[in-house]
Amino acid sequence: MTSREDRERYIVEAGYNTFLLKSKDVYIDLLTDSGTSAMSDRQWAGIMMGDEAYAGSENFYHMEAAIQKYYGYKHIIPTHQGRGAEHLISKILIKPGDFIPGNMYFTTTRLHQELAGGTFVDVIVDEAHDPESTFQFKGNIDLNKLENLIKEKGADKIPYVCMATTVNLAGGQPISLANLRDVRALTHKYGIRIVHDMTRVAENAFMIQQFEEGYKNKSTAEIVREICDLTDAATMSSKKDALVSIGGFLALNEYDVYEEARNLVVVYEGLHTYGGMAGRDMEALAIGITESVNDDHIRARVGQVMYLGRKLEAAGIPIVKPIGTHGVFLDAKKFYPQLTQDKFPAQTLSAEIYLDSGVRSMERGIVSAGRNKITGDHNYPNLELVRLTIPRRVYTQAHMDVIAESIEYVYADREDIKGLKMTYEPKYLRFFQAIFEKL
Ligand code: P70
Repeated sequence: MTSREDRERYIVEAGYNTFLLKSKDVYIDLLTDSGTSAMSDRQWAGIMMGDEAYAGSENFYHMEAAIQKYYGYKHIIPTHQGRGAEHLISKILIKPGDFIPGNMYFTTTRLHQELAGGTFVDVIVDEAHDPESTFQFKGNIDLNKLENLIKEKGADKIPYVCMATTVNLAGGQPISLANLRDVRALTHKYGIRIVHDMTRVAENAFMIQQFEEGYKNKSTAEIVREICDLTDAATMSSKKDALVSIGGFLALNEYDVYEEARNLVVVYEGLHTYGGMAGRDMEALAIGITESVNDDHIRARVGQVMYLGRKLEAAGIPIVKPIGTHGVFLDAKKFYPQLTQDKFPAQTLSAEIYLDSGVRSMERGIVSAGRNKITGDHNYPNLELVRLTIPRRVYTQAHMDVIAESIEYVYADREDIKGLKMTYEPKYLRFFQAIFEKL
């Protein structure tokens, strides 16, 4: 624990950017659920069975078998983490001038699409951009937006639809299977692939089990498989759903694309049987995948997020509705109505929460949205959010109570807040390293 006085110093040294705080100065760390979950006794036992051969490690085959069994994809390329897989698939499938529709952008995903010469187009349903809308499947793709784009640009300019389970920047919102089946039918009609960002697929499957008609008697594992089977390829950041500290993969059903990816991975990541991962980490991942689709685990995990969300809702704090699966997202525009978006309300709020209690959160608003690649202006996203992300199997309900109490204090003190100005802005993914000063 730190004192308020300490934290005043630390946040100035970190340029009001929670990414730049030292972890030792953080009390409860809700920056991300990425690589921060606790590994189980079985996963740690697996770590001891690492086969660190350069080529053909036994652990690779265990990981490959787990992916094929639970997710059903045919060919697997390990990568150091999710963005390694995004890099490879973008390089292979996107030509300059192409368009990539998706259910809301994700920072690293869109950047790799742009670096390959493509343009991302948001085709998520309108409800996803409205924090007040209680529509249950805000991750859904708007079929009209998608079909209009295909008609306008031509199917040959659209190498794939990028479909995420769940949608991170919308607030951890799920897609329904009914919607995915419609997207599948439409993309089949035009001969377009679906590439699945399956980073939080088990959490999405759980929401389908709870809220989509016809799924309450299906297991999370069965629903996960049904989702994957409706898609052609996948990128995975195993650091989330799959309960490991590091790792990812690219999964493919088409042999030709696999062959190219297997060749490219040796340039950017490592040999095709380790792709930047240690043998022991591939073993922990094989076990983590099995645990991630366990119904009791996923109910407890999402249940804890719901517990925090309901508590904040009951206290009248403006949050994104419905409550998502990996965190609770605070609506910074409603929290600080006095701040225009260029005063960085969400960045300000995440700094204020840290100052109050040492709880670390993440900005997911105008700083994360970056600049328009043609005009150079800020992108002004409708959603200006602070994410309180819950690591899996780490914190107790008592921690959730402390977090809620702190947010209530910060809310009570909201009136005097003046916002921030950005004094240093890196070229790529600026939110990670940008520096701010108090206004
Ligand atoms: C987070 C992390 C990573 C992520 C993701 C989705 C839906 C791909 C990735 C990339 C880490 C992060 C990344 C960028 C900005 C802030 C935080 N999300 N797709 O905290 O995977 O990190 O393994 O390369 O959520 O949400 P990786």
